[in-house]
Amino acid sequence: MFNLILFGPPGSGKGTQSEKLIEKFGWIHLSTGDLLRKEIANETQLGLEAKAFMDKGQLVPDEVVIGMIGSALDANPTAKGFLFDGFPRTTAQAEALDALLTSKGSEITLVLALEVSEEELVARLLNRGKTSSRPDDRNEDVIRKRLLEYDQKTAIVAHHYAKFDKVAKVKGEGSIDEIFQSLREQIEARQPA
Ligand code: B4P
Repeated sequence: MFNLILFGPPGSGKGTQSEKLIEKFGWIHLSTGDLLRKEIANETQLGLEAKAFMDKGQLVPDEVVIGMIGSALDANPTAKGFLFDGFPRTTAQAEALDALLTSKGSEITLVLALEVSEEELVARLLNRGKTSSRPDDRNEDVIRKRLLEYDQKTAIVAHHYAKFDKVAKVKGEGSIDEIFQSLREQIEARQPA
């Protein structure tokens, strides 16, 4: 089983690259952002609670996203691999993910960390805000709050996996196809095509 974490700040291209990676490698795509937005669209209790955090650019509480990921893993017992997109975002989430995978006799194979400058991130998200229905992309203050949350709570997650020599950095600026090629090379170095 190949379990990949696509890591990086908001706007670094995780969602964009995930679509291409899933098509190429056939893994199950688990995006906590997408799962949360689905809950909001369905107006569930969980969605209403999550929306209050997301609209302010804050992380949703750990227990909510850990529960969602646990259910998604259980729902896909025959998967040949998972691509985790936007998860884990805190050390507590990383430890919970490790425990969930261990209980299934598996583990994280690789963490690919996309690196993009802050000004490029802000520009990309404001640009997406012009066309998407995402309220968290429309306001520069909310975008900067998301980047601050990343620096304060999420960046450290890479250190957790670096201890196990599982992190590779990838330049996240350039064309979408160039970045995909770099990600693919890292994956194939660990799993021959
Ligand atoms: P997410 O849905 O995870 O979204 P994101 O990090 O903001 O964006 P992503 O990184 O996927 O965007 P992409 O680069 O693809 O999170 C939203 C919110 O949900 C969080 O703020 C939080 O509140 C909550 N949440 C989610 N997971 C959570 C968790 N585990 N714990 C707690 N809270 C959680 O795309 C950005 C833009 O860049 C696009 O318009 C794209 O077209 C463009 N782009 C991509 N690649 C490009 C390139 N190479 N060049 C130019 N533009 C590019």
